[in-house]
Amino acid sequence: MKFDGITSALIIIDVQNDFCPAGALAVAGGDEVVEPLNRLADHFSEAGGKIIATADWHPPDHVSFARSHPGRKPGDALELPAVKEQVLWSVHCVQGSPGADFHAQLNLNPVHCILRKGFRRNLDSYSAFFENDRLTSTGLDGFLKGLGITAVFLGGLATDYCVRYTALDAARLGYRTAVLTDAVRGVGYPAGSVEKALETMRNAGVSLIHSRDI
Ligand code: VGL
Ligand code: ZN
Repeated sequence: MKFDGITSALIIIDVQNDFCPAGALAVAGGDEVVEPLNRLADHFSEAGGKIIATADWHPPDHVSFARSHPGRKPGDALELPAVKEQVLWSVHCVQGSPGADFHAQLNLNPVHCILRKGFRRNLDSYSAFFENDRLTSTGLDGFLKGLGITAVFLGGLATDYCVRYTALDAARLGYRTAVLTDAVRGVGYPAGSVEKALETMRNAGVSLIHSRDI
């Protein structure tokens, strides 16, 4: 997928301590996305592109936490009125906690916009565009369209959740969409979810590319 300066945006998804090794919801190799993303952010910045970083940002009693539901454990699924299936997670990315901080080596200097999501107690948000009720907008589509962005390049965590949902929404909203395969890592729960996510994204027209091909 062609990268052309000012109409392209790099979206860095949830590169936060809790998704990195030793974090509360550790993704294997999660910290390995930092180096390619820093390189890409400089590249986009020099070319006049836009750079957005998202952060998972939950209240301490968030609906996606298993501990908010007595008798449930991480990995269980829950039916919610507005959300078909909500996976329950260990407590992660609590607002203001060290686990919610961006990875210390992630270079935020070239980032134009930091977008927080999942801050409503009763609603989770995997996608950077719409929360898990699929209706509540984060405002990102308006931000990007307002800047004339037509192509988005995605990296970060996790391939099978926030990257996947963001990529599918981006493609549906009409952006040319690419996932940077060397700059993402997945949770891998349930088993096979990373492979399934890659296949679903590919079938939706999302390009899977290596960052060196930009
Ligand atoms: C994420 C699970 C729960 C993600 C966020 O960033 O992919 N996954 N919250
Ligand atoms: Zn979360």
